[in-house]
Amino acid sequence: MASILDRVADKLQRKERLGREDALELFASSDLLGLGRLANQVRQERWGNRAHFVINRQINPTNVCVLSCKFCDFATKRGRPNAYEMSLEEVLARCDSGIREVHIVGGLHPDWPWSYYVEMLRAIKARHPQVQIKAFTAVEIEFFSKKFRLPIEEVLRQLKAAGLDALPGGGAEVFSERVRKALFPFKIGAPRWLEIHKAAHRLGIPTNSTLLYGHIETHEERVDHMLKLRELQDETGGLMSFIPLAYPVGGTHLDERQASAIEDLKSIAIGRLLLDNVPHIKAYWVTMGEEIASIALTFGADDLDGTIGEERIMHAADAATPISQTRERLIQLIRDARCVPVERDALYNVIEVYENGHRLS
Ligand code: V47
Repeated sequence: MASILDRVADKLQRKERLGREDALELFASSDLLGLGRLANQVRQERWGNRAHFVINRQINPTNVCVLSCKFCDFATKRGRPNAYEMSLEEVLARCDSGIREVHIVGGLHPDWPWSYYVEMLRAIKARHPQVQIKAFTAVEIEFFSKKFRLPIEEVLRQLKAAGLDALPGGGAEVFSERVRKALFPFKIGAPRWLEIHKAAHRLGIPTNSTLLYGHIETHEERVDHMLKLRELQDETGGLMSFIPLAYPVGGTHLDERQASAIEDLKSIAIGRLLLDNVPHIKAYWVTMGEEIASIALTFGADDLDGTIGEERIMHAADAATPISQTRERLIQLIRDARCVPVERDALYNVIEVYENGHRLS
């Protein structure tokens, strides 16, 4: 009987889609390098050896949250010593004209009015018209819809009119009712997350997607999650990227140790092979670590995310990586993988190609 890698190689050659069993066998396979080679082949066909990054800034306007999810080290309650709430000026002070993307996600604040969120986007765009805004996960969009009694479409339409360019992929966690009940029972599940992303796509707002792995989920649940994303993408084509997020153990102790580098590379490679309709696979250096993220560029990933500026969610869970990165360091990590650095914006338009040490447009 041919090995799983031979069977997958055959399917790739015949342009046949991989199925659930293929992906499960790939997770079980010990041939990490063989898996990486297949995923890299698919990545090369699509992107050659280009690898993307963005000069961006993450802003988490508050960690005050009405939810208390078991896996989350970031959220807190008002009045606790670690609670913070940024004013509009504090948010604006974190944007500067050098960045191309601002990534805004935060806690579900119990009291902030709708006008604050709309004004935040409007003020950023007014002051920095060149900055694209990727803001608010599906969980926040659902919260706004319920709290401010607006249909999902209306929430998205008003945010878009204020300057929203894309939705980030967070809040998906793992599309499993078992995991949801155990870790985040009051957060939206798969059907609602998928519906909200579909609504965004219908309104011309592209989105990202994530998978939070390395806690209590099984390989079956990881694969089923990816297949639900593939189905969504078949229907709308609005997903720009897939980002497997390794769960930082932090203070929650859902697992004794963070997912291994082998699990990280397998999640990237299987993401690339299974999600044949999602253009970008992101190796998020914040959770994966810079060196593994650099290696992941030869295991199917074509994107490292960005400079970030100040990351609070994973660092609340004691992520060991730096809290920001320079353009030069990202270029170096990409070149270490023998790839060509391509600076992009939030929507993956090319800003600059850094070929052979020279800047080309
Ligand atoms: O949804 C990991 C995960 C996600 C924790 O779209 C944790 O480009 C709370 O989605 N406590 C947010 N959450 C980050 C995210 C993201 C990151 C980078 C790029 C993009 C993009 C999106 O972080 C949450 C959750 O799944 N998360 N650990 C934690 N300890």
